[in-house]
Amino acid sequence: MESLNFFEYSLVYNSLSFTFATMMAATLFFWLNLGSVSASYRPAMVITGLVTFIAAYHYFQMFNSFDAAYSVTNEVVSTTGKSFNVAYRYVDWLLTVPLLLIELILVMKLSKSETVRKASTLGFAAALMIVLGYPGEVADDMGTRMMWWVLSMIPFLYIVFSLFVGLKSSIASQPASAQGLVKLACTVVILSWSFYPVVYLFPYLNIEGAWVAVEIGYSIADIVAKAGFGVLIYMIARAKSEADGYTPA
Ligand code: RET
Repeated sequence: MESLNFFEYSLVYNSLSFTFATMMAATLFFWLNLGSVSASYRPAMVITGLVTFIAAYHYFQMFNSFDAAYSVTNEVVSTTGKSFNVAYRYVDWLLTVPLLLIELILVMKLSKSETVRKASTLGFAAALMIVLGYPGEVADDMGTRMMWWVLSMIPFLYIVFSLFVGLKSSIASQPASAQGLVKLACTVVILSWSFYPVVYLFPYLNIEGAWVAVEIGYSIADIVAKAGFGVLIYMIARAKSEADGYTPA
């Protein structure tokens, strides 16, 4: 287990707790607002809420695992012998990344066959990216970490490229009121997703507390990619519902 000073311990403890609260609040927001979008956009909103719900569960588990791994007396942090389980993050991504991709594909409004084709190829690539990233995340030596990073980057680049091309070309077919938002969603996806492989490389900086920076970096990326992105999906769904003549009850 990593040894932490009190400041580092507090940063991780508070960021896990904060992210858990954000994910819970986001879930309630998305599900309680279902009535403010028309029926055709409700599946996307239900999925958005599922993503943050699954994340809330995993953050709760990570928080408990972190809490059990360290004990604090008079601001002195010691390890308890129990390990902090990093696997929760990867299991969370394994479930939520394909759901986020489906959400995006639903927003693009492609033909049925194209939707199924895109959802399955991108879903497979996402699973491969996560599975290839995990061995490096838990490896102790930097060479092994780099090797899995390179392998995981192959499906990652494929996904980001497909999304970019797909989202960009769907912009023209959106109602005028939603075009700016779809463009913004496109930028948020590319930027927030690109943050993950960068955070993974933090240990190479060889600075004290790199492990803490990784935990906090992933939490920030998760808030932007799940809750922040979800709010954009909600705004797109509202704009498109209004363009379709829907008025909330
Ligand atoms: C890993 C390993 C190193 C290389 C790459 C990675 C990419 C992770 C990504 C995760 C995205 C997660 C999201 C979660 C939100 O629900 C696995 C860190 C490329 C892109 C969007």
